Amino acid sequence: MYTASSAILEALNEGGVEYLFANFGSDHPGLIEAIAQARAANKPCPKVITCPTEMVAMSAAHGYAQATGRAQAVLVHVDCGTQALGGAVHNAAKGRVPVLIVAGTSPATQEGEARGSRNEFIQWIQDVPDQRGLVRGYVRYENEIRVGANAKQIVHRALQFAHSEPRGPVYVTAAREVLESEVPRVAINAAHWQPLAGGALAPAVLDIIAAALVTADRPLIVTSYLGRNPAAVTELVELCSAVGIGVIESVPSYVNFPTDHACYQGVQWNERRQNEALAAADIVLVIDSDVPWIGAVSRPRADARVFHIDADALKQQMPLWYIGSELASQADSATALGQLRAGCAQLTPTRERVAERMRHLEAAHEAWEGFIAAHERPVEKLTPQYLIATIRAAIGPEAIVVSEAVTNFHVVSQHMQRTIPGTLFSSGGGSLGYNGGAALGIKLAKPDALVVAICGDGSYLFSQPSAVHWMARRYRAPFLHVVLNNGGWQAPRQAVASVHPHGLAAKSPNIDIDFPQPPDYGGIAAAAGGAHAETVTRTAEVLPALERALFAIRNQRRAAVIDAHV
Ligand SMILES: Cc1ncc(C[n+]2csc(CCOP(=O)(O)OP(=O)(O)O)c2C)c(N)n1
Ligand SMILES: [Mg+2]
Repeated sequence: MYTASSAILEALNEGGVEYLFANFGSDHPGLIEAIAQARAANKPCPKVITCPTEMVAMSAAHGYAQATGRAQAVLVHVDCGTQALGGAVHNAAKGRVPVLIVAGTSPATQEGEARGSRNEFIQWIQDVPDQRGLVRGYVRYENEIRVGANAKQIVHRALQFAHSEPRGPVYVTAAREVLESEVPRVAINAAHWQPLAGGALAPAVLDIIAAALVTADRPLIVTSYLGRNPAAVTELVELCSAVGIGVIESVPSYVNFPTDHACYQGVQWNERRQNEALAAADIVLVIDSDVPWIGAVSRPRADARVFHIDADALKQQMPLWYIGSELASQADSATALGQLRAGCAQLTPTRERVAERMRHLEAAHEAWEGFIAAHERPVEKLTPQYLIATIRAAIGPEAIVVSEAVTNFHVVSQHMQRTIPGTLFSSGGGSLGYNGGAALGIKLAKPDALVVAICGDGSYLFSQPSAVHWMARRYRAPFLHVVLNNGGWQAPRQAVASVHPHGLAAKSPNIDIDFPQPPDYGGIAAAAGGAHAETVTRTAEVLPALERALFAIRNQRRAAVIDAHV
């Protein structure tokens, strides 16, 4: 029997989908049967990862795609499974991360007209007017497979959208009868369904930006997600070293530049002060950034010339967006940086000018490193800075860090000091709960890597740790989960203080954001997946706890949770 479901599986194989992160329901008998048949016949079939909750499934696919660049499939149940994907769809959309979501719909017939016709009461309840509308504002492409005959073409088209810039999630549905329908086999040449090639700078734009960079006194590049393509990082290092350009990261969701390079001028987040490098720059080139600065507190000086190169230069998902750039270009950053390097070389910046800029950058870089080191020194109370520095030393430069640290986001970015592209990820979105699923997905993508998720205590609970740690044991994907336990949600407290600094709430000890009687964070993971659990409250406890946790991961293949009271 060869059904539309068999065709969908075949298309996933052809499209390079390795994993199906699945949460099954009554809409999926066709797919479950097709998977069973593929296995029995020893045919290639994506590996199924049973996901107890959809948010974790989607976050795992998100992490997998960040680590590899490739979309995986997430299979969910009709309208309610789609809704349960929740904020993870927002995260993939905002982070421009490719994921293929497949959902069934309630059967379209009720009198046994076709195989798969309604035979359970819930199928009337789950029939909704606009299931695709649930995610329409967040996906690059959505469609219903209405007849099984072209199911493969629709899957390939969806994957092509997901992988073409600006990348993002895509959503495909099919009714149960369609998934059950027998169809003719369609031969597909996967090479004809490749993502679109990224754009390059138009010659006139290239000339203007190259000339500006070469003649500037203090040129600066601001970036947030250029490092999703490691080749772009290499290009950026070469351009900056050759011309003498500083780099700052703004709320980075990837490793964009080696933090030990002299051109690296630090990272900014929500600090409520002017960034010095930004204030000093006469040319600012923003490359792949959603929020290069927050104008109300920190911005380029008034006479600075601003240029913008981005995979999504129009910021199509953001109703309000502008940065005052005199030129904006939609281009692939690696390609554009290669063009700029060649363009700047032709303009031959004088040796003295480059040397003067490099001296300035080196001095500022050294000051930045001093600032970081000063904050890492141990004091009696356990600080997040000391904790992150100790983790950094224990895990080494190649470990892959997932950060969802919220009010300690900048602490992780600053003190992890990553130097290798692909060793730090955050979601790129704003819906908390990505951390645990993302760590799992990355561990599946890079089974030999040490994966470390660092999250707030609130974000730990958002990430559904019972599902995450059950999966970590079930699929032998152990990782280190570090909870920055600051007694609840600090972010809303900081928000209140910034808007109502003299209000009653700012002075009140109880504004309903604390977690008195906190749960046993490590105990949740231990109960769900046999994880090793540690609690640390003092500086001296950190290193021994880390060593025991890493032993559990490496030698017992158990995940480990460190509940760190910071
Ligand atoms: C899904 C979701 N719900 C609510 C919020 C709003 N929110 C932003 S930060 C935050 C608190 C996070 O707490 P925690 O992870 O402990 O970090 P902390 O603020 O304490 O650093 C909340 C509730 C959000 N961003 N996403
Ligand atoms: Mg917290």
